[in-house]
Amino acid sequence: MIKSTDVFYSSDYTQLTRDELINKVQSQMSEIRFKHVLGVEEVAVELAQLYNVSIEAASIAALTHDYAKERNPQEMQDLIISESLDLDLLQYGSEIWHGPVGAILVKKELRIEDEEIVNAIRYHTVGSPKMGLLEQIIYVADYVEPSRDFPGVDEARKLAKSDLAQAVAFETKHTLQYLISKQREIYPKAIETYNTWVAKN
Ligand code: DGI
Ligand code: FE
Ligand code: FE
Repeated sequence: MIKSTDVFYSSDYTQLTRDELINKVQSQMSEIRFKHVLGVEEVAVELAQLYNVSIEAASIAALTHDYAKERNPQEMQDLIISESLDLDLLQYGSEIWHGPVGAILVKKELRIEDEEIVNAIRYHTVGSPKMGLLEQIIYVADYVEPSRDFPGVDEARKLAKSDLAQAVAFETKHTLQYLISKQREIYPKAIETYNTWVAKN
């Protein structure tokens, strides 16, 4: 098994080396969030090997998934409008903005254009009815990386390794249950994710 720290970047997805990308990502966030990002990369690179996905793409998507998380909400709001993203985003909490906004900023500022990587960033918070393996890996790795600690995380970690789609379903169900318990607004896309990955018909 190749470790995240040993992943070598060809020029397929970025001209940056892993160290250069790490420095750019680190400059965008607090130390604690950066540690989270490295944890997501560690898990994503492991899952990529289990599910036969490019480990390089998994590393890049993981390192960049929260690139926009600490941008100021006003800048994110302006980008949602100027980039013609879903304007409904503005009616929900700013916590769900950093995925779609991150997808735009990673393209613009880091010149990472691969659609699977960009979509993995875009959908990592609320998921999507259609998620390929890389998108599923980032969605799940974000939830189970080593510094996450909540009831159920160990079951989610087990599922991630045994059945990725079931791990997506577990996470989706539990995130929705959590949001409902807190009477938070649910972004409709999160419900679409639930209907596709969790609900039985
Ligand atoms: O960025 P991270 O903290 O690593 O993780 P994330 O991108 O999965 O963001 C998680 C946060 O997003 C968590 O506090 C719950 C929130 N969230 C996810 N879906 C929805 C949501 N918040 C609202 N209001 N509505 C949603 O549908
Ligand atoms: Fe996030
Ligand atoms: Fe994250």
